[in-house]
Amino acid sequence: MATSRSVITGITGQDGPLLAKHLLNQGGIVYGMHRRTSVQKFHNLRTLGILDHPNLILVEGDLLDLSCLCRVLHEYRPQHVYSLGAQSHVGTSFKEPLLTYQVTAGGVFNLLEAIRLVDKSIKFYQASSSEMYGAAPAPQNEETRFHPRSPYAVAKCAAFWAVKNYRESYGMFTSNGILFNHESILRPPEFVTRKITTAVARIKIALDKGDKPEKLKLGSLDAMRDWGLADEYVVAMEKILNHTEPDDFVIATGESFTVEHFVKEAFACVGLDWKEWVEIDSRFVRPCEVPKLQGDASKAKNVLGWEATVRLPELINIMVNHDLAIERGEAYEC
Ligand code: NAP
Ligand code: F7E
Repeated sequence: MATSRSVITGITGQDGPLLAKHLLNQGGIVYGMHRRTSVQKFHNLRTLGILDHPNLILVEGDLLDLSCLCRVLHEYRPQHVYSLGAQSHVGTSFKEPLLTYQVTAGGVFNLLEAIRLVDKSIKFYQASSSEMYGAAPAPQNEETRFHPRSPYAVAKCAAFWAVKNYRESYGMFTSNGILFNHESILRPPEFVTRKITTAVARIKIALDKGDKPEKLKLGSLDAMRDWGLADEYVVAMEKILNHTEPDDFVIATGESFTVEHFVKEAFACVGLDWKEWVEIDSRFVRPCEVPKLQGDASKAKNVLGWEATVRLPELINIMVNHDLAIERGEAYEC
């Protein structure tokens, strides 16, 4: 098989480095697009040990600049583009709705246009989201009607339809992966799972030292999410892009739990009672909540042969143990 050449936008995020590692392990060449101003810079690439990989080429660029996207495609001639770059925080999208829309929807139009102008044979993967389902009843699959509940979700719906529109209008190979929540040791602490596991580690180690730790402050604990391990989900992305036809796929575990359940189990991992350590803080409550996400990924299983294997207890263990190791100085946040 010829060496694959892939552009990944969002290389400084959670999924970008995991996908890059997966593609590099297969012998591919990865062009990772990043912004000069990125606050995260390359610490996730460093944590995965691929920052200095000879086949990882870091390319400066911004999704808001069509000319720059055309330049990247023209210069590097990729066969695949993975569109992972976005303003991906739902809470932030209520505070910065227009910027979220410009990047998360406009950035996808820019990428699609760049491909149409430079080389229509490039295959395109879009990071669509279960947030598009919003208030739609669970379980959700590819046939479920979207009911977005945040500016982020509205932007993701626009991008989703743009991807389908370029497929239908220009015959381009453009696919959507509709991914439900997926987490890992690379997840930034602004997202609830990592916020919880870093707090569990901080509180446990402080108590062991005889210190008096601050409590964890959270918003609503009632929402239900279908949480999987991101390391497995990037494999699905690659399968979607290498499928014979462009198509749309739900990627999920099929199980859904409340935020409260996640908190309880994470504190239980270190022998603590969550009720003593969690406070509700209205600053983290959103103007509109998505009550229950639970994906039905049977199409991905039947067509792509992809299935999630890591369930919530294992995911919580991986994240809590990593954060305990960081807190003890045995592992490092690079
Ligand atoms: P993430 O950690 O928030 O990463 C987002 C990436 O987008 C960062 O690298 C960020 O770069 C980049 N970005 C933001 N604005 C940009 C701009 N104007 N130009 C170029 N790059 C820009 O997100 P993730 O969790 O890895 O998720 C990857 C994708 O999947 C996102 O599109 C997200 O919306 C979607 N998704 C995620 C999940 C999930 O559970 N993780 C589920 C469904 C869909 P900077 O470092 O420069 O900010
Ligand atoms: O919130 C509740 C919050 O921010 C999960 C993104 O990757 O997945 C992610 O979006 C739940 C929500 O993820 C806090 O209200 C309570 O009900 O971890 P989250 P998300 O909003 O589900 C989807 C699929 C994406 O596409 C997105 O890009 O937890 N919650 N208290 C809190 N959430 C946060 N962040 N912080 C809290 O203090």
